[in-house]
Amino acid sequence: MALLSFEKKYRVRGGTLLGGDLFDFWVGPFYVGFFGVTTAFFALLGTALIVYGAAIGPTWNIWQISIAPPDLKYGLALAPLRQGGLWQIITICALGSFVSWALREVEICRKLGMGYHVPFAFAFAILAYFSLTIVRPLLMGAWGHGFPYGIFSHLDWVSNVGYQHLHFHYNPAHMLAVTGFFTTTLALSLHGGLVLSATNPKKGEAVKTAEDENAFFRDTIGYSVGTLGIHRLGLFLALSAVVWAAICIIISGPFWTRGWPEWWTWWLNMPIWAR
Ligand code: UQ1
Repeated sequence: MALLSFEKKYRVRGGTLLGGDLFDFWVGPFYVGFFGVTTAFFALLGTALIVYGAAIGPTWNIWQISIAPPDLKYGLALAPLRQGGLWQIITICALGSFVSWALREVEICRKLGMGYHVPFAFAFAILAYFSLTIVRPLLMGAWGHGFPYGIFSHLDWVSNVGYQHLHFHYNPAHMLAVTGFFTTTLALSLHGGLVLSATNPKKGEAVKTAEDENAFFRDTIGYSVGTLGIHRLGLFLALSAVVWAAICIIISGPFWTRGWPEWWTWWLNMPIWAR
């Protein structure tokens, strides 16, 4: 890929967290850095182990390939490679590459003198994966509570854990997470729609301004959150949704073992209507 003329201006030395100038270079359009090397290392090793796990498994059917965590009997110990040990090493590789990727983003932010909002946001996605594969299994006392790495098998895991609690939609944190994800899509569709509508005037007319965007929402709902505000709101909504998703699964098992509908008995027992 050709180096774009303006890119030279942004290819500045420094801003590295580790490795100093040693890995401070680009390969084609990609910044490398110490964490680019560790990202590549963990991603390649993890992928190779997944392919190895598939090779010693019963199928090459892409939908059915699955790398399972250890049996519950292994508790929090290391398991033999073919009995979940692969899953354990692959999990370490996944976290190693995700965290490396986030730190590479931090180095790029530092080079460009930008805020850390992008790696900060990505950290919440890492947190969600960390909650499922590390925090909850630790609290439950066995790595076997992690989810299997397979397309259908991980869906089955979600379904099974859901049914263990009878009806997961009664989990109050799950309710907040779902509400957060839907509200995020509402906010992004409003924002995308608004920006495209303002930038596509009739032929021959000038593109509309932020004031027109404000006016649209003041006219429709009496309030505009503003052009900067919508991006703050969007980031907040998206990150909140992920946090509640992490909370909803971490409390299921470690802190609430019964069905989620039963959790609402405190509501049914409110003195106003209970007798
Ligand atoms: C909004 O008020 C606004 O400011 C002008 C935007 O910026 C372009 C938007 O994208 C959206 C969607 C809104 C409306 C949002 C709320 C919460 C009133």
